[in-house]
Amino acid sequence: ESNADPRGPLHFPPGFGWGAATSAYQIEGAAKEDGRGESVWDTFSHTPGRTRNGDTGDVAADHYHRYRDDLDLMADLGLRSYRFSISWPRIQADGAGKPNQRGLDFYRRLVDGLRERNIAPMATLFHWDLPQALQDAGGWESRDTAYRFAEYADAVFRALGDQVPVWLTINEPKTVVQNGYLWGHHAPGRQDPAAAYLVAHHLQLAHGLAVQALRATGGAGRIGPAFNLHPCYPADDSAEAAAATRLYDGYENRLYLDSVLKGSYPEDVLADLGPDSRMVSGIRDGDLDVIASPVDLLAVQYYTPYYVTASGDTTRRWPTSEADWQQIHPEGMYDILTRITRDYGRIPITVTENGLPCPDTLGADGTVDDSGRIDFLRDHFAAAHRAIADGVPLESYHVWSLLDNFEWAEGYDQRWGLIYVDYPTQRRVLKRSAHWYRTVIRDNGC
Ligand code: GBH
Repeated sequence: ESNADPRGPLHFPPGFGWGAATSAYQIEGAAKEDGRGESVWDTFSHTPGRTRNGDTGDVAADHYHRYRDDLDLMADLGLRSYRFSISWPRIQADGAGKPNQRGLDFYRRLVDGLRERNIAPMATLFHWDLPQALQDAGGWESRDTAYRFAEYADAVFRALGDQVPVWLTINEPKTVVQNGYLWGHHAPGRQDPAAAYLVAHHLQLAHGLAVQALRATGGAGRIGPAFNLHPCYPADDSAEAAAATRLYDGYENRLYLDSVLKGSYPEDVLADLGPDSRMVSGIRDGDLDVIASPVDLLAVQYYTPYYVTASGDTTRRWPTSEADWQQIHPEGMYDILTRITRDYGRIPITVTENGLPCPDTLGADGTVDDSGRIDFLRDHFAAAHRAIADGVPLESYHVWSLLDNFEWAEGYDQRWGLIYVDYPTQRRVLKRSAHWYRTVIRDNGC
């Protein structure tokens, strides 16, 4: 395959960390094996009407059983980094107490397999699969869950801390807040704005406590948060649109970034929530110091921008992908990366997710032609490359996703993988984009 591109070649810095990402509930399956407890996503996906076609993660891509084959596929692509998540209910079935050795052993085997193949492991501690027992005790609305998370994190650090160079705490706290508690599209399926922002605070607190737990173990690994960030642009040049865009940015980006990187929540968001809100009343002395515990890097996930109207709604401007919420705007990658460096200084950044779903089908000739994914990734790589050239310390880039997987409420209808999964047989087929990505990694550019 030729990488010749009319826009000219992109050369990335030596050693750039080309990678791919997944998460536990989306690929592992084996929902009842080796002492795994139930998570809120087991409950949610098994509740009629919650996911498309009633799909669940019971089997998913069966990665729990096929991880050796998947490791070989990663090596075949030449991945330098692999981002996965650890399933909390595999480690603590009920979210507390002595860790389950069989659960830890699975991740130990996975991490060993990565290292044998020269692929750097990047482990996310929480990608939304909260133990159901903790949800029954109040979930993220309860401050106690943040302390349970720190204990779980400590158990994982003690078991794997010597083998995992980069840890990410909580995947996309905002998605738990918005989809889990504002709109109800995700577990636990609530529509309760007052609870939602208290949940945001407890997720941020849990992040900070986990950072402190890693430091307390003396672990050499680096650690940071994983935020899905959205560049927000005003839909017209009125003062009203500018003000609405600013507040929108506060809820989408600064609420998370400022608390971790500046040690304060944005004043405009706090004022908008109000002093009597459950969130503001739930902030205790010292919490922001915990949340702002120094981190080593920032993980950025970019999918879509927001185009904000004077009334504070969003509207469409760019072409959408197969996911109706995603507008394709590669420039947004440049804008969000350069903005972080401008507003928060030169903290090292890793892109931990970027990708799109394509209507992929397995052709009669056994190939999957997802050329739209190649175009998308090429344009986003180019935007990231320009950000690096402009001084952003971006060290790695993980495509979402390695494999087709359980896309939450969308079930298995959307295919986000570089690698096609034929679910009835669990056969894996490298899509055209995977073959292309292999050459990008080999050439360190495209
Ligand atoms: C990421 O979320 C997740 O980390 C990953 O697990 C997921 O598979 C991937 O992206 C692709 O979606 O109710 O209209 O908001 C990205 C943020 C939040 C976008 C949930 C889709 C559901 C549609 N996602 N949202 S909507």
